[in-house]
Amino acid sequence: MIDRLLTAAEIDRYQPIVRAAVAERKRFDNRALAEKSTYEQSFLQCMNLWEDFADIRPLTFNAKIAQAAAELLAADAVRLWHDQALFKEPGGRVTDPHQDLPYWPMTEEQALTAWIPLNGSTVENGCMYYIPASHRTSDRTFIDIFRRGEEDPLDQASGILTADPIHVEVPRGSIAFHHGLTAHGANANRTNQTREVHTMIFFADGTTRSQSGKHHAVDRTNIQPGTAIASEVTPIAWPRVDLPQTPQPWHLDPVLERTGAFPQSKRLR
Ligand SMILES: O=C(O)CCC(=O)C(=O)O
Repeated sequence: MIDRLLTAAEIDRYQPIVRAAVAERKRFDNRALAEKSTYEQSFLQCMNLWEDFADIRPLTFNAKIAQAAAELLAADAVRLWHDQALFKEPGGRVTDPHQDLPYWPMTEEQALTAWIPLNGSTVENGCMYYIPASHRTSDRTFIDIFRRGEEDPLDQASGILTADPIHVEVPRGSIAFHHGLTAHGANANRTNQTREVHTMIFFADGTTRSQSGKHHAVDRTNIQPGTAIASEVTPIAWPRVDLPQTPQPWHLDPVLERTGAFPQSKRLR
C-alpha cells in the first residue's frame, strides 16, 4: 500500500465522478441484492469507464499512480489493461479468493492492480486480503468467480491459499497495489454504506498476448497471440503527458450493453 498517494482534494473531486458514472451505467438495473447472481452480490462491476466517461481519465491515467505502478513492476513504461469500478453494496457478500493473471491472456507476468477505495476500506466494509508472498509462483490457477457453484469457494481456492491471509485496511487517499499472481479476496460489506472502489490494471509495455483466453482488451483490436499488446484500447499510462482520446466504439449485444458492465453506445446514452 502507498499511503496518501492521492490528496483529500483529489479524492473529493473523483469520488462523485465515479459514483455518477456507475449510477448512469447501472440505471437499467433495479434488482435488489438478493435477486442478483452470487457473483453480482460481491460487487457492481463497471469496466472501461475511462472510455465513455472522459472526466474519469484524470483518475485512471493519474501520473502519480501510473508511475508507482511502473516502479513496482520495474517497467520503463506501462499500459492500461482496463479500469473498473467495484462497488460492494451494503450486505454485499465476500469477493471469492482468486489470482488475476489467469483472467488475462498475457504471456509475461508484469501486471498489477491499483485498488483505490474512495471512502477507505475497513474489515467491516469489504477490505481486501492477500496471501503473503503468493505472487512468487509461476502457477496460474483459474478460479471461476463468475460462475461460482455449490462448491465451497475456499475448497476451490485451496491451492492458492498457501498461507494465512493478511487483511489490509486502506485509508481514504491511500492505494493498495497487488501483483497479478497474488492470491487475494475481500470481506463482505457489513455496513450500510456502499464500499466504492475504482481500480486500474497496468501491465509492462511490451507484454505479449498469450495463446489462452479471450478478452475485450485484445479481441477488439485483433492483437494476435505472440504479438505485443499495444493499441488505443490499452494506451500507455506512464510515461505520458496528456490524456488518451476516446477509442473506437464497442459493438455489444444490446442485452449485455444494458448490464452497464461495459461502455454504452450513444444509442443508450
Ligand atoms: O474489490 C474487490 O472486492 C475485489 C477486487 C479484486 O479482486 C481485484 O481488483 O482484483
